[in-house]
Amino acid sequence: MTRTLTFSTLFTLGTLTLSAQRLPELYPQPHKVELGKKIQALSPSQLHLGKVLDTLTLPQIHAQRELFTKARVQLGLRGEASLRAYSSKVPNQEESYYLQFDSKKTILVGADSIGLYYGLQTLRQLLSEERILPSCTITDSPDVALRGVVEGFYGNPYSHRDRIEQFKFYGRTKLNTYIYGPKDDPYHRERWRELYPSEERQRIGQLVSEAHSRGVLFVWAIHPGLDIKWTQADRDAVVRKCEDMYHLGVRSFAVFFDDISADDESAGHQADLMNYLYEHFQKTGMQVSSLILCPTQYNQAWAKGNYLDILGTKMHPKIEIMWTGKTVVTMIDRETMEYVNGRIRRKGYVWLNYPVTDFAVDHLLLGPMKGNATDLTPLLGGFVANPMEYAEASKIAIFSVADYLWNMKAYDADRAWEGVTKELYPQAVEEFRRFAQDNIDPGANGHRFRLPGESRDFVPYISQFKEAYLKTGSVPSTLRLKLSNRFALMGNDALVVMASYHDSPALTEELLPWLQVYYFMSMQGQALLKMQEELEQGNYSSFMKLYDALHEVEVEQSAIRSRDFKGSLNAPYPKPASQVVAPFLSWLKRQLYARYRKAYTYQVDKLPAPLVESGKYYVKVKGTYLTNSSAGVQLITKADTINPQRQVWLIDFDQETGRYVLTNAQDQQVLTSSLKLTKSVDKSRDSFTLHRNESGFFALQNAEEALAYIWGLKDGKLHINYRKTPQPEDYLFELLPTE
Ligand code: 14T
Repeated sequence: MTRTLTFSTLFTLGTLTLSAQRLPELYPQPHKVELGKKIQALSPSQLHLGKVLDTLTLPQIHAQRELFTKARVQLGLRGEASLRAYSSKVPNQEESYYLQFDSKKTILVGADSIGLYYGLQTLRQLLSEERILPSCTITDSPDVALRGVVEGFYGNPYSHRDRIEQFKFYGRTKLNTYIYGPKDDPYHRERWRELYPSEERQRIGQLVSEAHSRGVLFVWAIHPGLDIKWTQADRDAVVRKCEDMYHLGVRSFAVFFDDISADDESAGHQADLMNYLYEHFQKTGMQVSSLILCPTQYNQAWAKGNYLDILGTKMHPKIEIMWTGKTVVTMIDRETMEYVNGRIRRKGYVWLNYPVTDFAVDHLLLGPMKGNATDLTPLLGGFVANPMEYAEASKIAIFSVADYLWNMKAYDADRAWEGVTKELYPQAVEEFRRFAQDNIDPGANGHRFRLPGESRDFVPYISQFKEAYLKTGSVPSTLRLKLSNRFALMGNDALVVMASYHDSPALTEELLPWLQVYYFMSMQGQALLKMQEELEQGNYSSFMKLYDALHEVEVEQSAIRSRDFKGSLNAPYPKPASQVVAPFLSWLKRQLYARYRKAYTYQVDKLPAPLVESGKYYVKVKGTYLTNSSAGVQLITKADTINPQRQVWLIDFDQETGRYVLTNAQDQQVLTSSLKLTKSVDKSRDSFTLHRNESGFFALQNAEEALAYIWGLKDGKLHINYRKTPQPEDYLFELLPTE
């Protein structure tokens, strides 16, 4: 008895000491943390200060002297007389700080006012919960000098409120740069010569001071590339616009020349304009702190001729040059930075196209940010991320970028993701995390930018289910139940996140269409698994009843839209969980419907049928035959009487992909997405989606994994139309059974 007691007492003391010696997770991760021996419970004045620090702006620091004194915090800038003893402890670098946290007295010294502000952000995290903390000293400084966000996407620009919330968030996460360049602000791009109307001017002025009050440099960008002439008049127009912004407090400018065409000659013109601006600011005594160019050849895949070298040699070395890496949408590696730095003769300023989704507006990118090299510090002039048009949802990635840029070597993508998800939905952490795990990958897109690892905890259930089903035609009920429970949890998660609206109202509103679709997918999953069970047991009428219910869910789901933008390439139908879960649902539907069709006739016409029965067909386009000829696959006017098989195609519905495979009867080769023939078939590419119109004509669409474009006709030849939904004129194909 006595023994046990002693043991458990020791045990308790042991854990107490252990937990007391831990600090809360700090974001971004500080460079150097040393734990002291003393432990302390936070005092009420310390906790109160923690709350105040949550909303503090730079100019307010001074006014809070009293609160600091009460919480026994002495703070100031390096060099101040009373803090001289600590001066040497502050790293000799801009925005650094030294924090010595102790119950008796806390010292905070900033290398400059931003460093001090950042030290307060760290202190805020120490004081954020009622707990016992060890004394500690933190010595900290950023890895990358310019860190932040470029609002540089196509689509709905951020609202005024979004932007103000963003600046608060940047201050908290130690990001110091915001570049204003929304493609669809007319005064940024299309009507760049015109000055902002007075209301807009006022709003921008307000944004500038909000940003600056959080230590965030507001950079205003102009995009004159669509129609600029290299004349004095247009140079003056750029200057006039910048000066107008200068009067609103803007002290930093960028000029974007992306998404236009440019050759070596344009490089000279662009460099001239930039130098002209640079010199103008100097001559007129404007206090401009930085000038940035986004070049036309902004990524390695597009680098041609001497364009980048011309910028490198001609443009004033203080002017920054932006760079998206190896391609337009990609994570950044060391090689591409070494490449560009050599050519532009300065350190490239990264424009990271993540988590932007203007090329995949039906997706949200809520996963951990992985894939950027962690040895880039010496190679970077600056680094900004281009977010989604969903400002709040982008915070997951932005928080991660902030952590990464502050301390690259220590960056841990999962740690950052855990930190920010907890902050966004403190009342529904696990529910939100599971939802976010199902929204990682942008799906098939023109940039071929894919992110693996979605729906990690669905994967084992789904693969076991498929394996059992394909092998034996049936599924053990325990396995079915596990998967069904997982789908039920998914629906619950959607509801709990919706109900946690008050944790993050603006975010919940952004997510709502995705949460709704997510909920319906959960219903579909559960219904389909039940249908599979009924079918296995031969209960065809219960199967059909469930099918009716499922169909109602499908109809409701298909009515859900997310934010739209005129002229957007993609339709705004939210597609959560598109990497693993959605394909599984479609797969299971095809399997079940095909099996039902084989075995039963009861109400069978309700089930969606394949558009084309598998069989042999002539494929005709405006009277010509699709032919496997010696010159490749062609449209030929005449029927081939010598080798008729060359015009015969076996059209087969593929259960796995839900698309059609076209095999030529002459040589058994399969038609590819570039309308060539192949022997080594990969159905994820070499298969087509068919669409049928009311007159029975078909449109032909490439597979999802390739660029899912529609085939059209130009000068009597088949060619790719760069669209993903067929227009009336795309219904060109007739499929005529050969017998
Ligand atoms: F300036 C650049 F660094 C840049 O990335 N420009 C645009 C950017 O505004 C957009 O948000 C981003 C992602 O879509 O990509 C660039 O825009 C493109 C790039 C393309 F390759 C638009 C169409 C493209 F085909």
